[in-house]
Amino acid sequence: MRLSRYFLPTLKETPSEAKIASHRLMLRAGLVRQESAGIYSWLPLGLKLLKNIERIVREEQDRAGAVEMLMPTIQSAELWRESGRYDAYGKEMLRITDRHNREMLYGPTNEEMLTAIFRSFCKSYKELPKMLYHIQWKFRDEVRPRFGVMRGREFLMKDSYSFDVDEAAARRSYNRMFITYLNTFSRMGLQAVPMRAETGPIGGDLSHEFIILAETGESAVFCHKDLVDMPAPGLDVDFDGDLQPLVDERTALYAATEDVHDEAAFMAVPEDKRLSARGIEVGQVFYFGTKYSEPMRANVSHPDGKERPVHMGSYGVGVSRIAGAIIEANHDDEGIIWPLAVAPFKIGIINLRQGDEQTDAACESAWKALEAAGLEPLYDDTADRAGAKFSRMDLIGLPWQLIIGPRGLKDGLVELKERASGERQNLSLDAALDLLRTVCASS
Ligand code: P5A
Repeated sequence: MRLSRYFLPTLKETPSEAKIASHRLMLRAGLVRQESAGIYSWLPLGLKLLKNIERIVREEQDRAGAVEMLMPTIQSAELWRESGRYDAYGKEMLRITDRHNREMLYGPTNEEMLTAIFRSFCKSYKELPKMLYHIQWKFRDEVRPRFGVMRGREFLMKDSYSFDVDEAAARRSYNRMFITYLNTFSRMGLQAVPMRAETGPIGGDLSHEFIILAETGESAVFCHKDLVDMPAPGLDVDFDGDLQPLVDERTALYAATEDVHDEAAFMAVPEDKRLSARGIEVGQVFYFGTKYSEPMRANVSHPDGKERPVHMGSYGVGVSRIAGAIIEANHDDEGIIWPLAVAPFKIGIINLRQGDEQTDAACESAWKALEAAGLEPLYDDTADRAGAKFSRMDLIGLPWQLIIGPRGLKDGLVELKERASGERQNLSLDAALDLLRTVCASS
């Protein structure tokens, strides 16, 4: 992509409304624009990031055996009356009336809709288990939308729903999502700690939040320090095998959000292992048994011929919130530092003297070679000064910068800078391209 043709409205000034680094940087780097409180447009660079996050979430859901579908954003109030949540959900629900005076709502979550879909097609235990998911915009009329996309009113969520014959089977589905979430966040360069959590309006009595530790996080959390650097289970996990030991390993040690915090249990953790911190909730999993299936009559026949309500769980990932969480965990004074796996572009090419024949030719050939390798670099071919190009490239945080100018080319050299370490090396264009092809292909 040529920057001269792209749409990258970066800001020089720090927007005063942005209180935390990720919000400031998302606005400054031209990723999003606020349209109204808690509602954002995703500009081209932001959309690429969002798609990368979504792709990783989707790949890991598929790997764990969940099946993708798509439900609408607008739902009928009728469904929510059946479950009893229409009134209970309160002011956070955006209620709409259509031209026929029918009550509708912009979905804050989809338990009711998927229960209704399930009950109209599945009638027997033989069709279980089922795990379905979609990635769709949600709306919650939050009292205090803040921190940019971290607490939006409109936000993108991946939500999965499991249907099982009984509690034991439902626990296996819960474990699948529990393990797959750890792998999902780890692939994005995030260390997520699962913590016992309150179930709130979703319901049930078993729930874990997946927390990224960050000073600017909204929740106060308490956990055993060993959980913080525990490696993710890994992509070769056998999802058909027994996942309980892997889950037990991560739930045996104390970890809880403030809502369910038990000070006495926390004090039983050795003092040097006690961590009291703040965190960002990037996902949450719930087992709520028959809370929806019972009132909504989502029953299946059992081997004994009797019909019983199906056991359910739901599992959410805050896809758009993760964009903010990744920046919160990966930035410096100059700007964002994208982990390779989610970077909107992996490589930026900086032309230090646009209009210089030899420099232009070297940049064009680098650009074409990287395009041909499927690496899609962002080529800064604008007429801006070198200094402006450097700071813009640091601000938008692409992992690799290939810097090409007349002075280096005289000696047959270009410069390669790694954004994260700041390390620079001078090498021939061919050697630089080889190195980029190797390091970028591995993500
Ligand atoms: C689980 C999936 C649910 O809604 N129903 C379907 C369950 N869970 S949840 O915890 O309420 O939300 C799931 C994840 O969505 C993100 N999230 C938000 N992101 C941005 N702005 C918001 N206002 C917002 N609210 C929730 C969180 O990452 C949460 O874990």
